[in-house]
Amino acid sequence: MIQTLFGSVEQEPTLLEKLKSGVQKTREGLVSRIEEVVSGRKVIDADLLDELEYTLISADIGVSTTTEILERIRERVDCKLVGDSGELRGLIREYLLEVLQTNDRPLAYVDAPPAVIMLVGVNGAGKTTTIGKLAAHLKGEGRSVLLCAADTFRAAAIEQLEVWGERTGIQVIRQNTGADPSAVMFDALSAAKARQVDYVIIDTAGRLQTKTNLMAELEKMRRTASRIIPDAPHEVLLVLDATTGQNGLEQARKFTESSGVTGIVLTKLDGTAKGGVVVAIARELGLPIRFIGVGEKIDDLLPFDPERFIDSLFAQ
Ligand SMILES: Nc1nc2c(ncn2[C@@H]2O[C@H](COP(=O)(O)OP(=O)(O)O)[C@@H](O)[C@H]2O)c(=O)[nH]1
Ligand SMILES: [Mg+2]
Repeated sequence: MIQTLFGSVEQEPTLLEKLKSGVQKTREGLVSRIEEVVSGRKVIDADLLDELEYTLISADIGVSTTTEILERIRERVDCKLVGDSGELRGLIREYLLEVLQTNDRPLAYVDAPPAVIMLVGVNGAGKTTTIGKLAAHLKGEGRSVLLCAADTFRAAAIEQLEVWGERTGIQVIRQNTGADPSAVMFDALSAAKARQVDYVIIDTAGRLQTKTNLMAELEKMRRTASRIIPDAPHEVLLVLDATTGQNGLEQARKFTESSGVTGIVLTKLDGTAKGGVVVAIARELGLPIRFIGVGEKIDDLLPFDPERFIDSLFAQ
């Protein structure tokens, strides 16, 4: 049932428009720059390749991906498979899509409700906002949803989730500030199981009040979840702020090492030209991108589809 988290973008022209405007800045920072570099230069020489390398790295697609793209271009130039620089745009596009597709995979299969989705990531990444958007969407599809306020670090965090709960008409299971996150989750999962709710979405802290290590706490939460519902959490989504670009990767590695992350939500794509980081993330972490955030409003969350994403980025 979790496979139907969102419909496909193809079926909804408004989603496609949203995607296009969401990647507008990245298109300017990446694709338009590539076009500038190659335009009016027929010959592919060392200078052109250097400029291309610089452009790709500046757009945050990552050093390893950039190196591989350039190797591929050089190989094809050497074998005379590439006639002129006009073909380079297509080659880069092809390679970026390949990286995203290689790391794509279907959502977890959940045979009996509730499907448990946990969101993790540092403070300010956009976890709570993403939960609100996701919950609204699921409810709109006629699914029952329960939210769990396991970010107990600040009172404001719980209240923020409650605001989303009110806005969407979805119940939020909470305890007081400072409560044990695993205990709040225990309550939420027990309630969801008893009521046969379709989805439980768990908000978590980016930082803890106690001296307990955050990663150890998240690990404990996962163990607790699986004791109540076997296989839960079905999806652990790491929320990353796209505006931090490459700097977010190191932090992402920490989470993926200890939190059993199954997918990425990349937020704030609307505000950055560093959207190319999506490629670096997929490649370096070997994880699929599940959703992208393109604004602060309730319907500003889009399902991620490699082909649609690349199409929108390279659209003429
Ligand atoms: N522009 C933009 N802002 C976002 C997006 N997602 C979240 N935000 C904003 O980022 C800030 C932090 O979000 P929040 O959900 O509180 O992050 P959390 O600490 O991880 O729970 C808020 O002001 C959100 O409105 C997005 O996709 N685009
Ligand atoms: Mg939050």
